[in-house]
Amino acid sequence: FQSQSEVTLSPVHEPVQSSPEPLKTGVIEENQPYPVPEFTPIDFVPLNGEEEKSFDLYKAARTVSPEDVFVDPKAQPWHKFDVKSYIDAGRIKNKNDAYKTAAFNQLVSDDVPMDREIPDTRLGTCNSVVWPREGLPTTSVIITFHNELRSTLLRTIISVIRRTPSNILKEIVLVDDASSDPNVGRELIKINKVKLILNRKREGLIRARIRAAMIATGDTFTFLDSHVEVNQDWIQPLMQRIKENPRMVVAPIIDVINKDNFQYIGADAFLTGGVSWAMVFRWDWLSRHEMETMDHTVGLKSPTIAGGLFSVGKAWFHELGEYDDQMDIWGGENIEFSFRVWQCGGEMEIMPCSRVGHVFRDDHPYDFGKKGSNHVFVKNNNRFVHTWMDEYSTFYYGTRPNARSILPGDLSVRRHFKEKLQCKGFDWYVKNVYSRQHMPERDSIAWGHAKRGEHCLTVFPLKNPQPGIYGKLGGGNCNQGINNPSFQDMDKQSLVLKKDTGLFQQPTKVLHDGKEVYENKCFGSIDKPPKDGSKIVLADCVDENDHQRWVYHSVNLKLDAYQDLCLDAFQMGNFRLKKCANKDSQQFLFEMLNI
Ligand code: UD2
Ligand code: MN
Repeated sequence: FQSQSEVTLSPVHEPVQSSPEPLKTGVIEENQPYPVPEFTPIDFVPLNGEEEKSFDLYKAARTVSPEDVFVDPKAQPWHKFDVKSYIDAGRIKNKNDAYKTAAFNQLVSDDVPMDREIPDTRLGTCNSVVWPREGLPTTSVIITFHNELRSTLLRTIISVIRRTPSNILKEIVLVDDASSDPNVGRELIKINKVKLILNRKREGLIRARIRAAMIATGDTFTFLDSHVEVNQDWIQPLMQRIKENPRMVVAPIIDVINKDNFQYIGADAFLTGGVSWAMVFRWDWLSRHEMETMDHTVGLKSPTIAGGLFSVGKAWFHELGEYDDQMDIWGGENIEFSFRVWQCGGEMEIMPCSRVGHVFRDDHPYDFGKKGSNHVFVKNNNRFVHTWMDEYSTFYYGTRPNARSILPGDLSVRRHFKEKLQCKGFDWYVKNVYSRQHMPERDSIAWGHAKRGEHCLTVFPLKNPQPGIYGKLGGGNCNQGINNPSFQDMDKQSLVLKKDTGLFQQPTKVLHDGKEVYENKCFGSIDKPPKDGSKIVLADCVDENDHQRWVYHSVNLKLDAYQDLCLDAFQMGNFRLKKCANKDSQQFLFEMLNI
């Protein structure tokens, strides 16, 4: 019996427990190895060369050695966990290091209580509905982390235990993805229901989640990032929806935990998951009609999910082929999963009555390996673009021409699942699931946003409106994603340069017999003939169109018949034709080139 007088231990501390040691190899004695189920491979035929290698990787990613799984038979309820010692062991001494480990404010996070209350951010009738606690599927909460802060990780776990009915919460499976301090995860198995998988080498969040899925035993899996706090009744809407439809993948609304002061802020409820043609996740606004008629207790169909927080049935996740184990570190798996779910017979919804806060940050605080983060993102994206997007991949490469230089690697395992599940094509997805997406015109030379430095070509209203003229061309902030309510009507910045006619157009809202419709209007010089200094306006397209017919020469936009005049970012809200010269103000880059 050890004397405890030197340190203040919480009264619940087990007297015989020695302080945890850094992990070496093998099972730590006081922990019983967790029985890991046998791996059952999918039936591949035939195999050769690259395919064989892919299959080996597939198998390896799904094999969890019992020696890498830790549970503590003496685990206790969360409120008996010695929070103070756990947090104190990771405190920083130098204030300047506050953002070093996690790219969010550790000084603040370490002092925010682990069991704090957060505002109930649900809208509509969510908080008057009595959410049932019985008769719902159980869930394994899966959290992977690499060098997470002790405080954010523990707050995640405690919020899950406190706010999830215990009959629904089967277990919390942590995956320590080779963090530099193994005790951060290792000490948490002292809390009831917490299991730990240790990745002895860094796998990235995608393979880390696959590993967790191999040992998790709940009816459903609920994936969370390692820096979240779940809100009131968050799990029931998710479980209820999966119970109704076992092929439904559901996500909460992701509230915001401010990375500087850790304030919990309710997020906008009127967004669904989308994706740009560059394959970057974005939020799309609902239409005004959809907002006005929204019932928060009902799921909101979502073409994609952000990726970090969602629930999926165990059987469905495995049947779908989990994730692509040849994707590394971070990025793209959420879009890949979204396409796969929809194209292969599943559905995706955001449940607005389920809220989970997440600490969003500006940077990845961790390493991406020798080739760098961009290589990782592009390779991950290329893999699913080739698997799922069919001929629409040209739009992706039009947006990211350089992506062609990175090879996706062997895709046979992913194609195996695509065939086995008889998945639909991308054309079906675009037309039936993501009709909100802007369609590049195939007969175009250039399409989408056109950028000049940090700004995007934008149409501004005229001070003195004239018939047949809809606005003038200038530069504005590039509007994309969450802060852009104008996304719901056509984008004021989406442009098309037509291949055959040289017309440079934008879809524009006009009245036809009292009805609002979109028509393509044409950019052109206000002066006929155009001259040095002419303003550019969006006007009705005309037949005699020397002043409206453009060419795009490397980075310059010129009128075909007046090639000594170039579009020039003359003043911010006021672009003009100017004598061509080699200067920045005449250089424009389109979101997409159809090449
Ligand atoms: C978003 C998702 C994230 C994932 C990612 C795309 C949300 C809230 N988050 O990124 O879950 O879908 O987009 O891939 O939607 N991690 C590891 N190993 C690594 C790197 C990260 O386990 O090598 C962990 C990390 O500790 C965290 C999680 O993976 O818990 C997600 O990483 P993140 O928080 O850096 O990503 P985030 O939120 O920017
Ligand atoms: Mn995150």
